[in-house]
Amino acid sequence: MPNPNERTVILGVAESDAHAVANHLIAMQLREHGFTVVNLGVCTPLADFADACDAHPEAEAVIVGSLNGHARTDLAALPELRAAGRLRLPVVLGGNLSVGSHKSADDHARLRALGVDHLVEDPGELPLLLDLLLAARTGIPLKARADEPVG
Ligand code: B12
Repeated sequence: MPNPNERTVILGVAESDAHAVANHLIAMQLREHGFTVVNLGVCTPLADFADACDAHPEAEAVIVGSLNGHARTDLAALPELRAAGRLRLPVVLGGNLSVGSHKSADDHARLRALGVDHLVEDPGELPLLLDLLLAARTGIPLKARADEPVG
């Protein structure tokens, strides 16, 4: 069970993707919100995210960025990993998720079909999403978590 007062997330950029700036900004932002961020950085194979989940059983989500438009290819192994019982944490994906400036609902549907749990555009929404996920997992209401020490 995660400790609501000590919160860890796993962050990284998808395997084929070398765009580093948003990754660093998101890591900083989450740390400012009190999260411990295990930042795997750019060009991270999905198997490395799975390894990080194993190494950090206290982590509450895996947050993946993708800017170069190849998210679907980079996340193609997600169903296989999940079938093997790995990468069970919620997977949150954000960035520029397909090639070209026009994004269709199909792009998102295909990513969801792979098992991506949450598609987020604005990194500023991550803390609230993580709070909601934790509340759903622990049953502890958000306000109570903020006010009460954990026994
Ligand atoms: C800098 C840059 C590079 C640098 C990266 C250097 C580095 N170490 O980071 C270099 C030159 C290496 C590069 C290479 C390439 N790039 Co480039 N790059 C850019 C550029 C100019 C800026 C990216 C950036 O840092 N922005 C600043 C950050 C803060 O903003 P951001 O990345 O847009 O992220 C925002 C959101 O997307 C979101 N977000 C991002 N990640 C995440 C993650 C989560 C979880 C969430 C919730 C939100 C989120 O939040 C951020 C703030 O709002 C953009 C164009 C642009 N002006 O945006 C192209 C761009 C991202 N690159 C692009 C491309 C195509 C490439 C290359 C394929 C080019 C090529 N043919 O070689 C390669 C791919 C390399 C690779 N293996 O990934 C395209 C992607 C197009 C697409 N998806 O359809 C873009 C959009 C340019 C374009 N208009 O065509 N690139």
